[in-house]
Amino acid sequence: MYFVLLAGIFHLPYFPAAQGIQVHDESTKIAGQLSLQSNLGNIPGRKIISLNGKWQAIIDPADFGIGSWAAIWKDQQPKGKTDFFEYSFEGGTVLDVPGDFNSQMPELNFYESTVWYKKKFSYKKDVQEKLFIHFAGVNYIADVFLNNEKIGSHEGGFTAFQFELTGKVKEGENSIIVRVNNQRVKDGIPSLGFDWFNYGGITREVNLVATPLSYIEDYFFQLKKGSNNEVEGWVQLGGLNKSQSINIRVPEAKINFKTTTGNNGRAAFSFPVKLNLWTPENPTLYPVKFASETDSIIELIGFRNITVKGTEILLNNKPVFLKGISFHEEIPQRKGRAYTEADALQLLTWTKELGCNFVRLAHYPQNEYIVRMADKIGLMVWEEIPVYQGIDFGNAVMQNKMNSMLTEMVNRDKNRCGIIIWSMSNETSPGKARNTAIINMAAFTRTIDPTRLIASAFNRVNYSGNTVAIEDTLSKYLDVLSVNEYLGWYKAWPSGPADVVWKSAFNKPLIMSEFGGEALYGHHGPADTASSWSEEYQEQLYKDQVAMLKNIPFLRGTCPWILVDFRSPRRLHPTLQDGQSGMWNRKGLLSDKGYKKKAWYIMEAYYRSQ
Ligand code: GCB
Repeated sequence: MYFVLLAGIFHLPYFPAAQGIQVHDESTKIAGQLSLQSNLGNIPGRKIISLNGKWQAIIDPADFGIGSWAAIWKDQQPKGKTDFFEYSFEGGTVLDVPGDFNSQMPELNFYESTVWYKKKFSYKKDVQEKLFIHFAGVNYIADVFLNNEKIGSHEGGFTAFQFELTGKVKEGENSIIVRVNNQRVKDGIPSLGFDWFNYGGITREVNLVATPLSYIEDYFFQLKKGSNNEVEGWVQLGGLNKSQSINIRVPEAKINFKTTTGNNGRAAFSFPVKLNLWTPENPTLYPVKFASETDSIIELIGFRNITVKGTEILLNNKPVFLKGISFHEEIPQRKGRAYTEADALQLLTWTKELGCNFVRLAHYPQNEYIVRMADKIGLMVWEEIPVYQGIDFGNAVMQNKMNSMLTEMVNRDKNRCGIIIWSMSNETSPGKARNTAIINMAAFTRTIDPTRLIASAFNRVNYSGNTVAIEDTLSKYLDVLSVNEYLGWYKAWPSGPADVVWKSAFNKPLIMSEFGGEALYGHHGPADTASSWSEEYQEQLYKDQVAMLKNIPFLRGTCPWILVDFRSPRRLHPTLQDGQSGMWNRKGLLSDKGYKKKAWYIMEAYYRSQ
C-alpha cells in the first residue's frame, strides 16, 4: 500500500521496497515488510504526543530475543507455576530517548548489536482521528511492535519513518517495543568501514501524531527553479475524503491562493509571488498556512532559488561563493550524537563564528533541529545520504535502499530553503556499476525535487606534474563538481601550493568538499612535519590550501574537513587520538573540548576576506 501512496505523491513508477535485515524465524511470519513510505511532512507543526523520555531496555548482544528462544517482542510474563522467561523489561536498564545508547552507559561505549526498547503509553480513543507513530531516527535497523504485534521495520539510521496505528491502538494502556540493531552490515548504507562513530539506538525523537480522518499528508512549496517570483509545488491529502478545496495563505506576502485536489488527493500548482528572498545575510522566513476543508497546518518557509550557470553558482540569480565547513552530528564534550535544539545551536554557532554561509552535513541527513535552525540563521546546506566508500554498487538490493534513503531525506527537508544541494554519495570508486547507480539516483532525485543542485563528492582526480585534473565522467550528470582532496595530508603536494594548477573537463562550478589534516590541540612542533601532529603543521597546511584555492578559477565553494574533532573507530593512536577509548579523528579546526586550533584562524581570515 505504501508504494502506491508514494507513487501517487511523486508521480513515480512503482519501485520495490528496500530489503532490510533478513529475520530468519518466527518473527518473519508476523513481520510487516520493510516498506518505502510516504511520511507525514512537518511533524513539529502537527498535533503530537511525545514518547520521548525514559524507555525500559534489554541489552541483547547475541540477538537472542528475535528468535523463538526468547521472542522478546511478546514481552511475556509467567502465568503458571512452570512458566519462566529469561528476560524481563521490569527491573532492568533504562535508557533516554532520544539519545544514542553508547554514550548512556560505559558498558555500551563500543556496543554494536541489539537493544530492545519498551515504552507504555495510554491513549483515549477518538474515532475522529488517525494516529501514527513517527520515529525521527533510529540507528540502524528498527523492528517496531505495538501491543506485541509487529507493525513494521525500517532500515537506515538517519532518516525518519512512521507507521499508522489507527485501528490497532487500544483504549487505555498500550505498549511499544522496538528492536534496535546497529551492527554494521556489508550491504548496509553506510557499509562496513565508515569513518565516524557508530552510535546506535533511538537517537532522535519519537512522537505519536494525530491527524483528522482526512488530513494534509504533505506539501511542497518552493520557488520554481530559476525564478525569483513564481512558486510551484503540490499539496497531498491522505485519508478518506481526497477531493477538497485547498487554501494556501501567506499573509505577510499577501498570498491567498485557492485550488482543489483531485481524486488522488493531490493538487499541483504554480503562481506568481512577490517575496523577500531568503539569503544567508537576510534569512527571511514566512509563516505559511495550508488548509483543506478538514485540516490545516502552518510552517515557516523561506524562498530562494539556486541554479548553476557555467562555472557560477547563482543564489536568487546572483553569483555566490559557498563559505562552508563540514561536521558530523556529534557533540564532542558529551561523546554522543547531537539531537537537541541546544546541540544544533552549538554546532551552528561555531560555523557562524568561522564566517560560514554554508555547511556540509557529513555524511548523512542530520536531525531536523539542525536544518530548521540553518534556515533561521542563514546557512546554506549540503545534505547527503550515507552512500560512503565501500558500497557494493553491483549488489541489486543497494539501488532500492539508496532510493529509499533519498526519498526519506527529500521528504523531510524539501521545504527547507537552506538546503541547496542533495548529495548522492561520498568517495565512490569509478566503475560501471557505480556510474549506473549514481546516474539513476541523480535522475530519481530530480523527479522528486527539481529545484535543488545535485552533487556527489569524489576523491579521484588525476595528477600529472603540478596539474590536477577533474575527469570523472559521472560529473556530466551532476550540477556541481566536488572534490575531497587531501593535499598536504594523504597526498603530498606535487609542487609549491601556489603553483598547483586545477583543470576540469567540465564547465561547472567546483566545491572543494574536503581538505585538512590532523593536529592535536596544544601540541606544538615543526610546521613541515606531518608526523608532528602539531597545530603548526595543520596551520601551514591550511595556509598552503588557501594559496592553492585562490588560483582555481572555477572554485565556487569550500568546506574543509572538519569543524571539530570527532570520534571514529578507525583512529587508534593511543596518545594522539586517545585510540583506546575516545578514538578521535583530529582534523577538527576545534578540539574535542571546543578550543580553536591555529588553523581555525587561517580559514576564518580566508572567509572574512571573501
Ligand atoms: C575522507 C572522508 C571522511 C574522513 C576523512 C578523513 O576523505 O570523506 O569521511 O573522515 O577523509 O579524516 O580521513
